[in-house]
Amino acid sequence: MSAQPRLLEVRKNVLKQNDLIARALRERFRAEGTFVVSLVSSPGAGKTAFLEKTLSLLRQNYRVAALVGDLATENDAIRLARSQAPVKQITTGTLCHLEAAMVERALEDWEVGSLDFLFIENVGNLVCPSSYDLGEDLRIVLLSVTEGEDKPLKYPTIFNSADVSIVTKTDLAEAVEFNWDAAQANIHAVRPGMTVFRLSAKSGKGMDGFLEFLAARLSELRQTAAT
Ligand SMILES: Nc1nc2c(ncn2[C@@H]2O[C@H](COP(=O)(O)OP(=O)(O)OP(=O)(O)O)[C@@H](O)[C@H]2O)c(=O)[nH]1
Ligand SMILES: [Mg+2]
Repeated sequence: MSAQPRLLEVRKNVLKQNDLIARALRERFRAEGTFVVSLVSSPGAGKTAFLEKTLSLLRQNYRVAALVGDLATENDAIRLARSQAPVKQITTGTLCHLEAAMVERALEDWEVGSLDFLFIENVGNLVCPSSYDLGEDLRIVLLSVTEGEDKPLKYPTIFNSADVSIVTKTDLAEAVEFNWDAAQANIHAVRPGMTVFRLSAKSGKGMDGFLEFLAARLSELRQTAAT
């Protein structure tokens, strides 16, 4: 017998086990009224910069915290801690994505119920994270203007697994001749009707609209939980 069917079976079981843990996490987050947002993107698209800005702004009105995945370093957790929000690093070693069990473990000694928002930054890459549900309410895929407009067409699976897309580093758009219409058309070719935000974590331009969107989603979650 070839090794291929065995490999597929193991992969299916890993994903099934992940889905079970993710489902339990999602139920727990909903029962506790915590809105959970995960971030995926290519390495360096700007997840940590965007998260640092988001945590700093949200902290003024909400209880927020973050988990951040990385293969080898604690650099991102150190950067995010500057926002004064509680932050924990998950180091994945050789694994190119986070799994629900890692999130569950990282939260073991955390009072998630006291949070309004929990953010999870995934390991930077546009392939592996797409298959792994982390129990989040909202998955955001970031696309920075310096990557070019065609990433949605090249990596459709990750754009399909996300709920919302954010085009980042818009302060650099002119310098790299970023074509907004082409990028939006590519996102919508893969995922028709997907909500797309445009913003710069550096200048803060465009952050308001995104924060209003998050606040509305938190209210929805709380209303649904109350009925
Ligand atoms: N000009 C500009 N630079 C940005 C912006 N956001 C991030 N950067 C820069 O882009 C580089 C990468 O940003 P990170 O936030 O580390 O990206 P990341 O997606 O978290 O990277 P990984 O975690 O390694 O995948 C850094 O030098 C940031 O300062 C932005 O909105 N504008
Ligand atoms: Mg990062």
